[in-house]
Amino acid sequence: MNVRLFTIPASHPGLATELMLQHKGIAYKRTDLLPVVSKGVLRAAGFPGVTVPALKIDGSKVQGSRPIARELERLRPEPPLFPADPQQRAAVEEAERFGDERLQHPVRQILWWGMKKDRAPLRSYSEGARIGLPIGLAVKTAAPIVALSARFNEADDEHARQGIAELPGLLNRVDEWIGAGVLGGEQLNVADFQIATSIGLAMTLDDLRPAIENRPAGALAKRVVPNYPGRMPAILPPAWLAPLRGEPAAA
Ligand SMILES: N[C@@H](CCC(=O)N[C@@H](CS)C(=O)NCC(=O)O)C(=O)O
Repeated sequence: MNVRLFTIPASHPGLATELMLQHKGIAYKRTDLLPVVSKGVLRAAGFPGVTVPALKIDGSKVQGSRPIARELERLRPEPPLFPADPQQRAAVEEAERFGDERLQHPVRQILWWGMKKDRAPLRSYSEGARIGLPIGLAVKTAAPIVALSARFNEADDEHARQGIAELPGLLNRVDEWIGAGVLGGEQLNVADFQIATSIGLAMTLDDLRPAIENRPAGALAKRVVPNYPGRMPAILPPAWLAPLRGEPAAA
């Protein structure tokens, strides 16, 4: 099998896809792309959409962490990503969809909000990536990329605050799934990879980590993705973090 993964350094669905490939024991090559630039590269490579993860497998193209998971399962059923029991599978797919549609984006918006304030942490998020130019240079010249990424992802004050306010409820949901055995079982499943990577990325922010690391969701992320690249020192306005302390969001 000839497999190439197109991703962006520290992309959480990109990392989820890498973990799925590794779970299946499928060898792959990785192309690391700069955000924004990635859109043109993906189009030039013949993908219909403009987001990572995108995968070329023996010439065919699959894009999006959920379609990719299904294609990997089809191509190499063992070890499985999805439970065989239909009821368990439905529960895992519900958690997976939540990870993709509800959890990924607020984490992405909070991170880009932080990058807008301080680009220096970008270097740590690019650790181990090969983006075709020295990381130091990429970081120095990243202002337009950060500004555009923040704009594309609506990483403005309103959405960052809203994302933080939503986080406790999202984490509760993850903890419940762990308690019910849908996530965090002996054998990791597709939803573990989908969700733990978003939690892992959230934990790279010093502002968010204390509210996550000591709960089941944090333990799952540490198990699934113990060395998530990147670290963002505290940067969010303390008043915005009130919901993480169990206090009402400040007006
Ligand atoms: N929900 C999609 C997420 C795709 C997505 O938004 N990926 C981001 C990276 S995490 C992206 O490609 N952004 C384009 C950019 O930053 O230019 C999936 O799981 O595949």
